[in-house]
Amino acid sequence: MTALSAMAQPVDGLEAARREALHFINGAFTKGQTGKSWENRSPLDNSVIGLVHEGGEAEVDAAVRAAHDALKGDWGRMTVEQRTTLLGAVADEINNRFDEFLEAECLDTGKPMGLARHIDIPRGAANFKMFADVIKTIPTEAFESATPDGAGALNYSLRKPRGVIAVVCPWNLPLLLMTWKVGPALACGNTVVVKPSEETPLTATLLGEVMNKVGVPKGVYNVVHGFGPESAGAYLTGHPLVDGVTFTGETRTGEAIMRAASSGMRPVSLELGGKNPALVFADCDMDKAIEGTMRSVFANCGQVCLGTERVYVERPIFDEFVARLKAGAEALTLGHPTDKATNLGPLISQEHRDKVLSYYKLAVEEGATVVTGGGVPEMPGAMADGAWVQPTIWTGLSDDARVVREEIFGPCCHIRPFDTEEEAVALANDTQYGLACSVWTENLSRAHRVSAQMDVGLCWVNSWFLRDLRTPFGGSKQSGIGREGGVHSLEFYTELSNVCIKL
Ligand code: NAD
Ligand code: 6OD
Repeated sequence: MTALSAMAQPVDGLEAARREALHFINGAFTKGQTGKSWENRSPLDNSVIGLVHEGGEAEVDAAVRAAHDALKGDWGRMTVEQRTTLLGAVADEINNRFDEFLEAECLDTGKPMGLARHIDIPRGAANFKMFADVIKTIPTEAFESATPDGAGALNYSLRKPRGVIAVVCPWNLPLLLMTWKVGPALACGNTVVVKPSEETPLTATLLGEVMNKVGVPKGVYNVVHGFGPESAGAYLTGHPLVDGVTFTGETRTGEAIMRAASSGMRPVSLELGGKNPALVFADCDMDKAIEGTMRSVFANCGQVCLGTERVYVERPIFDEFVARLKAGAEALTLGHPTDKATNLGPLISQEHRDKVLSYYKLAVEEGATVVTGGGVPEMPGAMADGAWVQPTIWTGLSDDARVVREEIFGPCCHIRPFDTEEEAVALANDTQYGLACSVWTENLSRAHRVSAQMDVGLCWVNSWFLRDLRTPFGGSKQSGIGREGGVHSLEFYTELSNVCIKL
């Protein structure tokens, strides 16, 4: 028995996880042995939710070794049918415990329950089901080759699991983005060690209970809590027994992770930051464009990597668009997640609020006209201490203003007029990022023409965040490396191996 497993203790449900979030290593919950922990604080009012144990080198090593050993155990011997049946059971159990996952996600993030009920938790379950279906149906290739003796050769390829996958996650859609990687990784037969964001430890912890309940073998799914540098994140991405690193988060962190993974030639899949544009043409359906842009700018308090921070509007409809978006922003209801009227929560933390507010200040210094917002709202009672900011719209900034060029990750956007389609495309593409964009037009030819010119991984026309999980997802330029989704996830989570049989 290792020092870690000796400290293992039962955990039962959200209440226990909330009080004390433990690591989940080799099928058991443990405090680990660093003796270090931090306070998980609510973004709603800065109150303490509970403690989170911080993992160090020993915890990461135990988790990675458990994952490594599990590849050779029952998990590694399972048929695809057995494996995918288990993943279906994981999805079902998330749905059975839907309210607990929902409460956990809203505790950590403060996001409106209505949002998490429709997006975060259902997608957490769907990510297991969808990739289980993909792996059951995906064929591999075969080639017959001619040989000088006339007998020929037959080549066929096999998809093998890559091995131990390190999954490093952000805080904005914690369960959704974690399972978006754990789902395909497990469907392909890998094992995982997850490092959740330090801001959002709860749903990854609860998922450990789900894995045990449905009988996923120990060591297949592991969680180590901690921070990035000199903590669990860095130890995990640098561990020599990790065979691949999949990461979602900031571009600068992605660079550090790439450096860590380069030692030992481990592949990376990186889903990074964005400064996404929306192009609104005068021939759009204005109601749809306003409704979609309201969501793309303000959903999840602007903390969505795909969210819009730059809006370009064709001049004849510019004033009307700005006025209607302003009215929409001012009609948003900030409040408690459980309040049905709430459609805007707080930012994730005081630290992130400081960052967003520094951009609100900078916008004014850079010469913006503040159309609405720009400050801190008055919140009632204890919520006055939360990480709240006002939904904010600016106009009048120059194209090289930092507020127009840097990712803010808050409920805010800059709106600028344009005169021609060429100008709009050039403005949209004038960024180091290339994650997503939205194009609003009722002209079909324009829709195709403009979409094809956008330097992004995902281009929505007359919609935003409309997801089909079979499609490729990822960013170009500094928004990422690789594509995940449907069969594209297999590129990262499996190793293709060719068998050549001389006949
Ligand atoms: P972050 O990069 O600060 O942190 C992400 C994770 O990386 C956390 O778990 C953190 O502890 C860990 N980490 C930090 N430094 C590390 C290091 N040196 N080594 C290993 N791990 C390390 O990102 P965040 O603030 O949690 O999330 C917001 C960012 O994520 C935004 O930039 C957003 O655009 C991006 N994001 C991108 C996508 C996408 O799909 N492209 C999705 C969601 C969020
Ligand atoms: O929908 C998805 O699969 C996905 N990865 C969304 C990312 C959202 C970023 O915040």
